[in-house]
Parts: sequence; structure tokens; C-alpha cells
Amino acid sequence: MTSVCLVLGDQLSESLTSLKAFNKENDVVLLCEVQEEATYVKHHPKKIAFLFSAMRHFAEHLMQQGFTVRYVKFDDPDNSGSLAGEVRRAIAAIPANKVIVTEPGEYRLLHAFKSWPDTLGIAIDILPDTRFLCGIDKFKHWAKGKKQLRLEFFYREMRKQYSILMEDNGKPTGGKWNFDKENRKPPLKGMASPKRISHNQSAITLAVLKLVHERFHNHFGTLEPFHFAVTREQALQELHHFIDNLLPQFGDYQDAMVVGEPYLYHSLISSYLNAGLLLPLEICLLAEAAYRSGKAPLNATEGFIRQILGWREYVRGIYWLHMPDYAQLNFFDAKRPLPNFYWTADTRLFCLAETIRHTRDHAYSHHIQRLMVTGNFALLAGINITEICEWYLLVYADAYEWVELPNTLGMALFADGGIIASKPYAASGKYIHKMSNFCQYCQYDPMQTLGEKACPFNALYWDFLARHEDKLQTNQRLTFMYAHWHKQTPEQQAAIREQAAFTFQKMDTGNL
Ligand code: FAD
Ligand code: DLZ
Ligand code: SF4
Repeated sequence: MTSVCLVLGDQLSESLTSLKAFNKENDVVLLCEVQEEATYVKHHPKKIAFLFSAMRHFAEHLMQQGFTVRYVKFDDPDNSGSLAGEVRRAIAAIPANKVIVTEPGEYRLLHAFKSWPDTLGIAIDILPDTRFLCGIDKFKHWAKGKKQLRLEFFYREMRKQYSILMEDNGKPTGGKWNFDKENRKPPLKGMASPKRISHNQSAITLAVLKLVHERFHNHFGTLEPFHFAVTREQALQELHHFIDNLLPQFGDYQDAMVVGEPYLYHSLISSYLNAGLLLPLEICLLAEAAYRSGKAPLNATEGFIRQILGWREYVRGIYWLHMPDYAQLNFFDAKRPLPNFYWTADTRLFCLAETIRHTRDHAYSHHIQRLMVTGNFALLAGINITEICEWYLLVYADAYEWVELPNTLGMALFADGGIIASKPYAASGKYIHKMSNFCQYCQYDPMQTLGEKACPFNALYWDFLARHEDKLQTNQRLTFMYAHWHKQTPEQQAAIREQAAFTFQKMDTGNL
């Protein structure tokens, strides 16, 4: 029996179950750059360039390891434009009688793969993705019978299971599971990102950049300069650079935001991790080793490990537990069209403009900018869930639906009604003012709620709480905020809501 081993663009790891099942005597690895995957949403050009270059380098690597590889380039005249089409062509050309694939990261593809025995007339083995530290079945088992699926408890289980930051007596290192309270320092005056490493562009990358420039110039985002790692070796250099030079400050300034500084002390590894160039356990072990050898403090190390061992595995579990229904959830019935400034950065709200500029130029912005600026605004303004989720899926180089959707729909927009978050991450301009230096450059004043100079986030925040009081009033974590709102006189409340209505009017007419 000869098999085609289909390796997707975000499965670039030799540890893949489908490659472990590979028989070097007969089987053929198939990697293909296809129109359908590159355009099912109009991905940022940097994301396409990163993946195509990483795919081509990975194919070369596999061939050096003795794998037979069929690689279909985007501009191959016979390229059918879809994964199904390329599998069909490969089966006929080899010829082969089975497809092996590791489970994909998106529900739409899993659904498609399951239909291939009928539509392509070929057997398919879909193997588990063991690159993750919590298998889908294991997560479902953990979730079974629980009323609430809180990250904190999942994370503790993962720490115990992998013995990470654990002491011999079974207690967490440092006596606490979570050091988050120490990880919320505002930026220091004049704080700038330490220098990041960059990589020489190989002939493969140069060819890909030319292709992407020619074929995807109408997608949102700038292609060059292009500094991404595109091989495992380069991704490991990025990881070591982070652990050795940036991890010590990661915790303190994890939530800080600074003008012109998209990266600060963040690791920038999500694109590599999600595409398979790095593996989660090696990252956590390296971070723990840095702590144990005195090179990084515990608050930073625990905070960083929690993102990978905790949040990343947890959101994937939530995705597969609740799909396909999850994508349809809309707790607040949000339906206002996505404002055009999400594409142009042309808005007077400086924090939004700056975050969108980072996104456009780097296919990156860090977590707090995604959550508390673009996400917070979309939540407060009641932006259409499908439109904003699609925006997040296409603008970031690390975005795949398994991780993007729970973060956007669940964490940022609370559209799942609290499956992920115990309360909406709604905040006024005062939070952004505290955690960034953005407001200094803005025509609005974060301390004012009413009047021409008032920061639009402030009235929107109160209007959001008032608008959704029926759904949120029983949430105990909001009791204090509702008490504050009810202390306002009816006249004060009406003035705030009028101010919010004025912002909506400006937004709807493209003048915000
Ligand atoms: P660091 O801040 O250095 O964190 C280290 C690693 O932890 C990241 O590389 C990532 O792998 C992991 N991590 C951190 N937070 C999360 C999280 N909430 N969920 C999953 N993993 C996490 N992350 C994606 O990988 N892809 C996405 O499409 C994505 N979309 C998001 C959308 C919204 C609205 C929000 C609020 C967050 C989203 N995130 C997404 C999570 C997070 O913002 C990114 O993982 C992070 O910004 C990547 O940058 P970094 O590698 O420098 O991360
Ligand atoms: C994101 C992406 C892009 C832009 N292009 C391809 C491609 O041409 N071929 C491919 O195999 N994968 C690509 N991908 C990644 C897939 O979209 C990804 O595997 C699925 O979304 C599942 O996570
Ligand atoms: Fe953003 Fe308001 Fe600050 Fe302006 S004043 S940057 S709109 S938070």
C-alpha cells in the first residue's frame, strides 16, 4: 500500500504523527501552496510569505532526511488551487491508495478531510496532533461534568502532569500557582524594545517574497521589511535570544504598551510555534531552566509558561469542545459593521491607530494590544462578531482558527457568554492610559468622559454596561461597576449615553 502523507502549512515538524507513520520505501509527502488556503481569508502578506518560505525550507529538510517529497508551488501551472485537488492529482500520479494526515487546526478542514473517502474515493487516516500537550480527548475528559472550565484549574493540572515549576513535595515552585499580580507594571518613561535578531534572506525566501508581492499585493498589510525566521534552526535562535535576553523583563512589562514599540519584551514565537517550527514542551523546559539557573525571575518564568502550557492548550481545548456551534455565538447580539479604520488606521483614537499600524506593518501586535485596544473597542462598540473574528484571523501571522476564535470571540468579545472569561474584558480609556504612553499623543483626554475632548472609550464603557445590564447584572465581578453606575443621577447617565451615541454617529459616518 502506498500513502500520500499530506503535511499542511502549519504542520512543519518532523515530530508529526503523520510523518512518524511514514514508510520511506513507498510513501510520498505532499506539501502544496494552494489558492484556497491562501485566500479563504485574505491573509496578511507577511503570513503567506512566512508560511510558503517555511514550507519550502521544510520540504528541503525532509528530502535531506530521505523522505520522498512532492512539493507543489503556488505558481505551478498545473496547481489545482485546493488541497483536495492536489491530493487527487498526487494519488493519480504516484499512484497511491491512502492519505495520511495529522488532524488539522481548523474545523472546516477536518470536516472536509472526513468527506474525502466519498468525494475523492480514497481512504484517509486522520492521526492525533501530538505537538500539543493536551490531546483533544484528554481536554474533553477534563471538561466533562464541570460547570465552569476555568483556565486556572486546567493550568494547575498541566503543571502537575508535566512537572513544570513543581517542587518534590507536590507544591508549586514559589508557593503559588500564579504570579500574575506582579506582571502588570506600566511602561517606564522612554522604555524601548531591546534589539531583536534578524535572519538573512535565503534564495527561497527571496523567490517567495517576489511571488507574494505579485500575487497578494491587494491583501491588508506590508510585506517588507521581512524578518521572520523560516527554518527550525532560525526559530530556535529566536527562542534562545528571548530566553537569554528578554525573559527576565517579560513578566514585569507583559501588559505595557509603548508608541513605536510593538514587541517590547514579548517572545515573538507564536508564529513559529503554531506552524510547528518550535514545540511547546521544549519552550517551557528552556524557560524553567533559565529560572532554575538564576537567569530569570519566577514571576516572568511562571507568567510565560502559563501562556504556553496553560492558555494555549486551554483555548485549543475549548475550540474543539464547542465547534462548530462556537463560531455562531453572539451573547450581546453585536452587529455594528466593522469600521473602515481597522483597515486604514485612519482614526483619531491614537491607541487604535497605533495598534492597527503595528498590525499592518508587522502582522503582529502583542496580547494586550489585541485584547484591550482593538478587542476592547470592538466589544464596547458591539462590532459584528463574524467580521471582527475574520479581521483577527487574517491580520496576524500566528492566526489559525483554533487559537484565534476562542481568543477573539471568547476572551475579547465575551460572545460565548462566559465560557472562557468570567467577565467581559471591558475597560475605559483610563486602563489604556495607565498601561501605555499612547494617550500623550492623542487629541482626547482619558480622564474626561463628557465633552469634545473626552476619550471615546469612557462613555462607550458605561454605555456598554448600561446596554447589557439585563445580561450582566448578576455577574458578581461587575457588582462594583454597576453600583458606581447606579450612583449617577438619571441626568448624568443620560449625558454619558448621549456622548456614546455621538461617538457611534461619528463611527457610522466614518468620522471617528
Ligand atoms: P508572548 O506574549 O511572548 O507569549 C508567549 C506565547 O504564549 C505565545 O507565543 C503564544 O504561543 C502563547 N500565548 C500567549 N497568550 C495566549 C493566548 N491567549 N492564547 C493562546 N496562546 C497564547 N495567539 C495566537 O497564537 N494566534 C492568534 O490568532 C491569536 N489571536 C488572538 C486574538 C485576540 C483577540 C487576543 C486577545 C489574543 C490572541 N492570541 C493569539 C494570543 C496572544 O495575543 C498571542 O499568542 C501573542 O500575542 C503572540 O505573541 P508572542 O509570541 O510575542 O507572545
Ligand atoms: C495559512 C495557510 C496559507 C496561507 N497557505 C497554505 C497553503 O498554501 N498550503 C497549506 O497546506 N496550508 C496553508 N496555510 C495553513 C492552513 O490554512 C492551515 O493548515 C489550516 O488553516 C489549519 O490550521
Ligand atoms: Fe485611546 Fe482614549 Fe488614550 Fe486616546 S485618550 S489614546 S482614545 S485611550
